[in-house]
Amino acid sequence: MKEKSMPRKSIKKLLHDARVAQTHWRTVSVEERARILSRSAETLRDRMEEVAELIVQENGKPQVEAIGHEITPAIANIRYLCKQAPAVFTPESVSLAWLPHRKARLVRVPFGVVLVISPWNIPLNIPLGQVIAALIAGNAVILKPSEVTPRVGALISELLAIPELPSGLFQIVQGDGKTGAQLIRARPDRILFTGSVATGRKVMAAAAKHPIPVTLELGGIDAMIVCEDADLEYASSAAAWGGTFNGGQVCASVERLLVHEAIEEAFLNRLVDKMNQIRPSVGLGPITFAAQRQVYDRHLSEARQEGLTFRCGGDYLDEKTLSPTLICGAEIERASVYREESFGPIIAARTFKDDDEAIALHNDTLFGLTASVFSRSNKRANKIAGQVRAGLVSINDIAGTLYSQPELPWGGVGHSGFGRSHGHEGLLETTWTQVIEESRAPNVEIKRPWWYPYNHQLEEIMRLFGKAAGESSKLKQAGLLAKLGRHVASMLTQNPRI
Ligand code: TXE
Repeated sequence: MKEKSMPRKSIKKLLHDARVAQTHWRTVSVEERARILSRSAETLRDRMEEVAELIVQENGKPQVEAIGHEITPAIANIRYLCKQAPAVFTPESVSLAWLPHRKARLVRVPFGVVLVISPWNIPLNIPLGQVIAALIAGNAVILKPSEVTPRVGALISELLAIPELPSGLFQIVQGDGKTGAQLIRARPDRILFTGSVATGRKVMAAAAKHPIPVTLELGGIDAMIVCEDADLEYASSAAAWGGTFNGGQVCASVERLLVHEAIEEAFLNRLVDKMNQIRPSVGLGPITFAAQRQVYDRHLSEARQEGLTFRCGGDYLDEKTLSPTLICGAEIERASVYREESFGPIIAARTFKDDDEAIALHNDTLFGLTASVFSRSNKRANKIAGQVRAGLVSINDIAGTLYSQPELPWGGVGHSGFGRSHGHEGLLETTWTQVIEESRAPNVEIKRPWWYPYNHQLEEIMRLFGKAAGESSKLKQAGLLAKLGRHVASMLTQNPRI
């Protein structure tokens, strides 16, 4: 499909209108901004059936996921953000240890115009959470939804058709990567990107030219670790769902399975039995984006060439449905199906002999988005969780579920990206921090001892400062400060500041 671009003039006007709207919007109190924006949650609640139908139509996912993984978490997230924003954006007072006569406050300032670029796999919940957080923070927002799901993207405009929102504050620009690139060249003040690593690199490279700060929510080859003491019935159901929900087209789906060698057959047999039951009739979603099949075909054919074992699946049930696939085998960790993101209902499994090996295997990747650890020993699971390199780790649950918990900052490390959405961190993500510092006694200012002229006395005062700062005994520190005070008093008398 030939990439289309937008006329330059209209992009320029878009940014201009956004900036004009934001100049007013940032003066509106955060309480008022939250009150206004919470209306979008009410609209989404009231239009749930129609929105679910649109998501099913355009993305293909089952109704349960359209409502349960998109609409419901989006409503909860908007209400959470609106409730938390006033406290998160209240300026934070800071006392200054070495300038007790002064005080400071930290003010969270909106960047200005935030560009949100979003993917097709969770076309409502992903962009909506970032858009609302940026707006509550006092920004204007331009959203470029995925060209694969433009109608769900456009729906967000309707959710935000709120009379109190200044015209131009929120705008949608439909288009593909070329339009996305154009929007970056138009110099927004902040970019929130969600998508593949390859595109994330392009976005970051384009932003670097200005430079514009970016948040990158990228892919993952998330692992599930199953210890020999895990509840195998429970954990195998978790893996069967965790590896295939949303048709496996989720950055946080279980792509790698690390199973303790002592339970390999017992666990994998249960898992195979369950994966063989997972079909569209029980909720398996279709392939949303046909191009993803090329990735599946490459991973599956390479796995066959390398003699890996297909414990189940590996074939298409129909044009749009890949059967849930479990692949094992010696040295699978060298195979593309294990090292790269399939972004489908494919799990690559291998065994480990002890927790250290499980952790080493988990961390042997450049990605680090989510991980799940299954063990009946909470202590053991926590010890493993604390050593795996992943933005979110669930113990005895599938970490992908955490995307629906508005309190938790979502994001990864390494090739899974940086920055966070959701939670307090997601709110702060589209602001920069300004320090404002002032005297506790306004209009009673004396020239500072450390100003000119410099002399030996001032040198001695600086030395005493350093010794006092490094002194852990309070008594000795008080003695040093008293001596410092005498030096300052005598210096100010003998050598008044310029
Ligand atoms: O991504 P793409 P997709 C990841 C998931 C998978 C990918 C699938 O792991 O890797 O997203 O989504 C626009 N300049 N996550 O196929 O192709 C493009 O038009 C500017 C991780 O959509 O990267 C689309 O709107 N923009 C995530 C968007 O980028 C450009 C959760 C994404 O497209 C562009 C969900 C360019 N040069 C999916 N080229 C997480 N970590 O939470 C394309 N685009």
